[in-house]
Amino acid sequence: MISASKKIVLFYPRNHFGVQYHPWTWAPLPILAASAPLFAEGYDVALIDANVELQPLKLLLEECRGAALLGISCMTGPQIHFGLEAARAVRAAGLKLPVVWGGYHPSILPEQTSQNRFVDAVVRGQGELTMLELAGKVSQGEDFADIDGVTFTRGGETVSNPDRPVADINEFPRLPYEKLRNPRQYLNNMHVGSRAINYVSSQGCPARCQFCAEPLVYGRAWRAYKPDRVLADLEFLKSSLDVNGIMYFDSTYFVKEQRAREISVGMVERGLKLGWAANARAPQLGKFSGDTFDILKESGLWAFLVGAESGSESQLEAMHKDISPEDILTAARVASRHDIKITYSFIVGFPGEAEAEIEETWRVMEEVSKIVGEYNSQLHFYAPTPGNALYDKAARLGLKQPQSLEEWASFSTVAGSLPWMSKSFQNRQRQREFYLVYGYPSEWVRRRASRSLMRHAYVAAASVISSARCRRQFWGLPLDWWLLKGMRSAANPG
Ligand code: B12
Ligand code: SF4
Repeated sequence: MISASKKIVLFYPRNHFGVQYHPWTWAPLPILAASAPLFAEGYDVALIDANVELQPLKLLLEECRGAALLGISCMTGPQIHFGLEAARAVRAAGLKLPVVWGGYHPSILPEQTSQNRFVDAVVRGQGELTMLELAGKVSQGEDFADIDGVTFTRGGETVSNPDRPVADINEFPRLPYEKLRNPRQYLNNMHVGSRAINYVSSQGCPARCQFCAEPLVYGRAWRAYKPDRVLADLEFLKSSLDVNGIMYFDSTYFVKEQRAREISVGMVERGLKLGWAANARAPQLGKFSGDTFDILKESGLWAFLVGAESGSESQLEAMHKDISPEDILTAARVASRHDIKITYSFIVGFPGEAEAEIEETWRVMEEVSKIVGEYNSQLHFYAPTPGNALYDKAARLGLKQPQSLEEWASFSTVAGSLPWMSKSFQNRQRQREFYLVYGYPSEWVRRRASRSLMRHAYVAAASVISSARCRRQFWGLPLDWWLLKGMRSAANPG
C-alpha cells in the first residue's frame, strides 16, 4: 500500500452516462485546485480528465504505475460510477497505491464513502492542504491515519479525524491550467467569448438553501480571492491561452459589491478585454448602486446567472431560499435597465410541491420573459442530492435512498428516479417551457432560425401560436408541440 515516490495521479471521472452532458468542455477545476500546492512543492502530478480522454482508463493505469497516490474527485451522480470503475481498474491491474476520494459527495457522506473497498481515505471539504499533507506522508512511505480532514475505514472501523480549519484561499497557488493535457481544448465558443474558459474566484456560499450542498460542505462561509489575485489570474489566462471570455464557476460571485467593483475597475484599468458571466443572488442585485452596474458592464459582464428556483412564495420559504418572487422580478428589471442580461434557473417537482405552486413558477418565468424581452431562463427538474432537508423530505415521499457508494453509483440525480415525477408530468412542463421559448424567442432562437428557410418558417409559426397561447393562457391542443417533436424525430431517426 505504501510507496516512496513523488508521483501523484488525480482523476476527474466522466460526469455523464450517455452522450455529452453539456455542450461545452469545462476544465476540471476540482482536481486542478487540489493539484496546485502539489506542483508548487515539486510533485510530479498527472491530471486526467476522463471527460475529454478517449481512453481514460488506459491512461490512468499508465500514470499510476510507480505513483504514490491516486486521488479521485466526484460529485453526486455519474462521477461516482466512473470513479469506482477507475479505482476497480487500478486494483485489477495489481496496483496497490492508496486511492483517496474528495469533492462534494465524499465530503457530505464521508463515512459511507470510506466504507467502500475502493476507497482508502476520504478528504473532507477544502482539499489543497489535506492533499499536500497526504502526499507528503505517502511519498515518504508513512501512514496517513493522523491527518486532519480525513476519514478512513480500516479493519471494519471507520475513523473521522478532526476537521481541518479552512484556509484562506488567497494562500494557494494559481490553478495550473497549463499542466492539463492540451489546455486549449477547454476554450469554448459561447456568449461570453469565442475562447471562453471556466474559472473560480471563491469558495462556499453564505446562504442556507435546503437543497444545496454548499452549506453542508463549507458551513455557510464564503471565502474569496482578493481583487488583485483575480486580476493576476485573468491576466495569466489571457496571456497564456488567449482567453477572451470567463465563465465564473463560483457558487455565488457578487457577495461583496465592493470586491466585484474593484475587480471590474481593475479589468478596465489593465485593458483586460474579457466577456464574463457569474452567479448572483437576486436580492443582491436589487441593492447594487447604478455605478456598480455601469462598471460591471464596462468590464465585459455579459450576464448575471441567478438561481431563482421557484416563483412560489411558499416553496421559496420552505427551502429557505431567503428571496421572494418580487426579488426575482426586481433583479430582472435592474439588470435590463443597465442592459445586462440575466438568466434564471427555475426548478419544478420539489417534494410535495403543489400544482398551484408550479403555476406560480410559470407565472414568474413569464413575467421575467416580459421584463427582459425574451425567454432565457432554464427549467430544471428537482434532483435530490444527499444530506439536506429537501432530500429527507423526498425520502419521506418514497425516494429510495442509496445505502452505499455502490448504490449511489447507479442513483440518478435526474428526475426519472422520483416517485412523484412521472414522465407525463415532465412532458407537460417541457411543453410549457416550449411555449415560452417561442412566445418570447431569444437572440439564440432567432439566430438558429436564420440558418434555414424551413427552420425560419417553423419558428415564425410557432412564435405566433405560442405568443397567442401565453396571452390567453391556453395550453390545450398542443399541435405546435407535436409538430416540433415530429420534426425532431424525422431529423434524428432511431
Ligand atoms: C461546474 C459544475 C458542474 C459541471 C461540471 C463540469 C466540469 N467539468 O467542471 C456539470 C454541469 C457536469 C455539473 C453537473 C451537476 N452538478 Co455541479 N457543479 C458545478 C460547480 C458550479 C463548479 C464545480 C467546480 O469547478 N468547483 C470548483 C472547485 C475548485 O471546487 P471543489 O469542487 O469544491 O473542489 C475542492 C474540494 O471539493 C476538494 N476536492 C475536490 N475534488 C477532490 C479530489 C481529491 C482527491 C481531493 C483530495 C480533494 C478534492 O478540493 C478542491 C479544492 O479545495 C459546483 C459548485 C461549485 N462552485 O463548486 C456545482 C456542484 C458541484 N454541482 C452540484 C450538483 C447538484 C450537480 C448536479 C447533480 C445537478 C443536476 N441537477 O443534475 C449535476 C450532477 C450530474 C452529473 N452529470 O454529474 C452540487 C454538488 C452536490 C453533490 N452532492 O455532489 C454543487 C456543489 C452545486 C451546489 N451548490 O449544490 N456540475
Ligand atoms: S444561493 Fe445557491 S449556492 Fe448558495 S446555498 Fe443557495 S443554492 Fe446553494
